[in-house]
Amino acid sequence: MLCNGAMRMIIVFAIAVAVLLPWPAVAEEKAAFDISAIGATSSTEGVQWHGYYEFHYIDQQEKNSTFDAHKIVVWMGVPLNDVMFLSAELEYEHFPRLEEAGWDSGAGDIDKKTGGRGEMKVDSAQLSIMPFKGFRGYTGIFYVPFGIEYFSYPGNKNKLVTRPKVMKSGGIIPGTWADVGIGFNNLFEGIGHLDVFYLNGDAKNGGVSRDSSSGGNQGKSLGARIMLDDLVVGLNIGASYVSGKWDENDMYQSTRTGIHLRIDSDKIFGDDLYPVLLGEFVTGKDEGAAVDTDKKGYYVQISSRVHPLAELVARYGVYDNDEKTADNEKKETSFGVVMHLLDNFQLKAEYQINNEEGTEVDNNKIDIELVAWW
Ligand SMILES: [Ca+2]
Ligand SMILES: [Ca+2]
Ligand SMILES: [Ca+2]
Repeated sequence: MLCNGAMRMIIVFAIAVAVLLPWPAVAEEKAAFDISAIGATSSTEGVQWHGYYEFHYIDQQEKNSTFDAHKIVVWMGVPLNDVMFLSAELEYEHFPRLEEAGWDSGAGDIDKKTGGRGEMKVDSAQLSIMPFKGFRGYTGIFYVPFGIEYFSYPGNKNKLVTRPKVMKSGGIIPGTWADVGIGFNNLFEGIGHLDVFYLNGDAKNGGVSRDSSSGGNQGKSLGARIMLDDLVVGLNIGASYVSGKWDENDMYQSTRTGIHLRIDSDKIFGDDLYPVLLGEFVTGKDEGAAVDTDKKGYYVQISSRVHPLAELVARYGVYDNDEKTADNEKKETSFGVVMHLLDNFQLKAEYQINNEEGTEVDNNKIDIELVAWW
């Protein structure tokens, strides 16, 4: 049953908090710090320190229900001089760490521990140079500017607990793809932003940990993204492209193309009730010796602030990481609520229905998450 004691306790706790809080004091919510907004930072602000925290409860069919210290992300930004800025983002995920080596249960066999395997990652560490207004050059580790989902992936920006699988774990593009390389972003005023970048990694393998002088390959990926996000306030429409060799011998090309649309109609009409629409479509090809693998997927999301304290959200996604293989398309449907309880604190809940073509499994789930940020 997908609604056990622990979940009921969390819901009761949330309702109790909701009833006891002094609502008018929190109705005017401060805008959350945007860790992707590096270009907006000026050297007069000094060293900055931000981050967010996600504590997660997961109850999925056919799996143990579990609390997860999902992550703590800390972000540091340092202005070096009038035109240069250094920033880094460190992520601690799924701690406490348990050793992977296993342990002897006494029966002579080694049992493998599967829970709580912690991870530390540097998702971003980049030097930015902003020699003139509207332009930022960057080097280092950065989220690959492909699509717009990673802008809203931090817990306090994502309106659901989970992320759309087409952008994360669905085998279409690498999930939260950070890579090493160089690039620039330019704002064309009244039109939008252009990114052009050049990376070690590729869209089939991801990047940072694989491509080095002794691993991956020496091929680089070239990419670009156009966001027409300065035409009308509240509208962002655009396209992304990235392509490079993915194999050890630099023979086979991996390519992804995406289009995105985001409409913040609440901003356009000046009323929180108007919905925010978000959608992305990604298609791609990984060449191979015998056959090429074609991939395709999309998601659409709608959300509305129906009450100063509550936002309702629905998302639908479809993805197929091998179009030549029949009966392996997957669909996901999520419904959620974001409770804006206090400054810098949210409670989110989501119910997700997962449908697998061909091999349907019981894997619907409930996710509840506490999010805090500073
Ligand atoms: Ca490479
Ligand atoms: Ca297929
Ligand atoms: Ca299913």
